[in-house]
Parts: sequence; C-alpha cells; structure tokens
Amino acid sequence: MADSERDGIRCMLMRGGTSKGAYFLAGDMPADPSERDDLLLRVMGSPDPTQIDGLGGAHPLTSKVAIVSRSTEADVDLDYLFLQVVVDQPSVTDAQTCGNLLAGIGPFAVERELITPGAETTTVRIRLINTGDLATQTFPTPDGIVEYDGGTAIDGVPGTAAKIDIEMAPAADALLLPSGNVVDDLDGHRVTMIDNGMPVVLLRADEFGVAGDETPAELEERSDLKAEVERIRLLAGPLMGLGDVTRATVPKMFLLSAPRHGGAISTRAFIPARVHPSIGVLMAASVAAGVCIPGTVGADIANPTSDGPVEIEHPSGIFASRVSVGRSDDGVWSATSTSVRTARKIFDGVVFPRPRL
Ligand code: NQM
Repeated sequence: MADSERDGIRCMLMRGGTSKGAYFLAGDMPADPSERDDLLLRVMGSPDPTQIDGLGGAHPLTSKVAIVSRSTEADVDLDYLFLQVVVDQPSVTDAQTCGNLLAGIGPFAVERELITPGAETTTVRIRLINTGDLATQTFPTPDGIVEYDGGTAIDGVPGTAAKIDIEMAPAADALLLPSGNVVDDLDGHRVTMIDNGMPVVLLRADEFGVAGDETPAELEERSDLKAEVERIRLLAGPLMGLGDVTRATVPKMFLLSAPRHGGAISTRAFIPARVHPSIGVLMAASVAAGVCIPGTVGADIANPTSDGPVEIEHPSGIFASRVSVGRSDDGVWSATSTSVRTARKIFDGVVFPRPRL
C-alpha cells in the first residue's frame, strides 16, 4: 500500500441526503480497524470541536465516513461500512449505519468503476455491513454517467437534485421490537424501543418537560434534559441488544408530541449528544413504523393517514416516510421502508491526514 501520510488517500466528499461524508474504497484503507480508525480521526480532524485540521464539519452530520467495496455475496453488488467519527472525542464507531450516506453509495461505486452502470438508470443491491440490512437503490445514469442534477427536493437541502430511490429489507435476524414489547417502563419513563433500520427510543416529550416545538439549540442548552435523556438511553441500549452504549451513537432518542403542521407526529431527536436539525432517513423509518403499531409510545397522539407515507414533522420541515408494517400469526411485528433521497459529488481527490498528535 502507498504511504498514506506522504501520498495521501483517494477520497470523494459527497452529500448523501441531509448528511455529508468522506467516501473511500475499502482497498485504500488499512485493513486493521484500529489503524483505520486512527487514520480517519486524523483525516477528519478529530478530536476537536471545530475539526479545524481535517475534513469534518464540526457536527455529527458532517463527520461521517463510508467505506465501499464489491460484495462477495451472491446477488449483492456492494458492501457499505459506515463509520461515525466523533467530533470532539478520539472515537470512531461502527455501532450504527447511516441511511443518508447510503444515498451516495451507488453513485460513488459507478464513479470508482466498482459496478457497470445501466444506460438510463442503475440499480444496485447494497449490504449494510453495520446492521446486515439490504438496500436496493436506483438512480439515473444516462449514457452510463451518474446524473446528479434533477428536480427532486428534500427538506434540509437547498435546491433540487436527481432522485435516488432506496428500498430497505431487514437482516434475517432483525427484530423490529428488540425487547419483544410494544412498551417498556425504564425507571419511571414509558418507552418504545424500535429498530426499522436504526435503533430508536420513542419517548413522550411532555414527560421530559418539553413542548415539542423547541429549536435544537434550545434543547441543547438544557443540561438537565440532556442528562435525563442520556440516562434512559444507557438503560435502553442493553435491552435493545446493543450492549453498553456509553460510547455508541445509538440508540437515537426521540421526544414525540402531537403534530402541529398537518403531519402525523412531531419529533425532536437526540442523536445522542446533539439534537438533529431535521431527522435521519432510517430514524424516520423507525419512528414511522413505531407510530403505526397500536399501543406504542406516540401511537395515541399520532395522526397517520391510512395510506400513503407517514409525515414526520421535525425542526426543519416534514419527512414523508414510507413504511409497511405487519404482524405475523404468532404476533411478531416486522417492517420495511422505502425512501427518496438525493446525493451530490462535491469533491474528488486525495486527502492528507494530519500528523499524529
Ligand atoms: O437515520 C444521523 C443522518 C443520521 C442517520 C445520525 C441517518 C439515518 O441524519 O438514516 O442517516 O447518524 O445521527 O444522517
């Protein structure tokens, strides 16, 4: 392998949905996970609240990495490993995936010639290494070249871009309700723990002294609130099969209130140290599935339409999440989701990691 300190590492910076991240070929990364993580901290400029000496944008949504390779599995085209580079801690975690960076995986794979594009559109099957879920993604490739321009708008991104359709199928051993219950009691709080692609905990905003229309900045100022939400998160982690989540970025914590803008439910999400300025795509799929199941936290205040997407209100607009929720004869709930995203190639080149501190 080339000397990454001296020669740099091939890297593409992309917006995927409402997030932004550095995309790499797996073959360009050290095989050893601790060497890889050390390199990524130095590429992104962590730990440092400003990430001034790296590519990171000083927020969890702009401190993300996607590592992509051809899959060796039959009927799967690509493997996608997501890594969250923590902004102000020397920590890189694979405990979650990201449905937003997922939007850029197919386009990146065409750009790097990992897959052969179709003449009009390209459809790829992507294994999400973090969760085992499978995504099928379709995007425009006229004349075999990725088309980023288009007429599709998503809340949280200015302007419009080409539409990327994503269908999610859960891993064979995935559990929609990991504790087996629709509702649990966690030390005095009623919670629903649900995972339709992203593990989330549904909570009633009013139980936490939150109205539900606060800005992310207003919620982030409340250290008492943050501490209580974090206390419940640490209790939920093991019950969701995630083990000790002290250093993990999941589960995501949702404060739910009645909708205000004609949607199905209003949300504020702790992800978990910051409050999301909108909502992640797989988080939305988990919340949408949750409020469709009778008896969950939030189901009683939600107003989903009987058909069509579940319109989830968030701090910067509405996310229309398309989910299909069902219950087997033996009472086990399961769900799938589809979503529309856009992505854009921002920069393609070689990144130089800062020296070790
Ligand atoms: O839920 C934020 C995002 C996400 C996750 C986070 C995500 C999803 O908005 O699908 O993409 O990781 O906290 O990108």
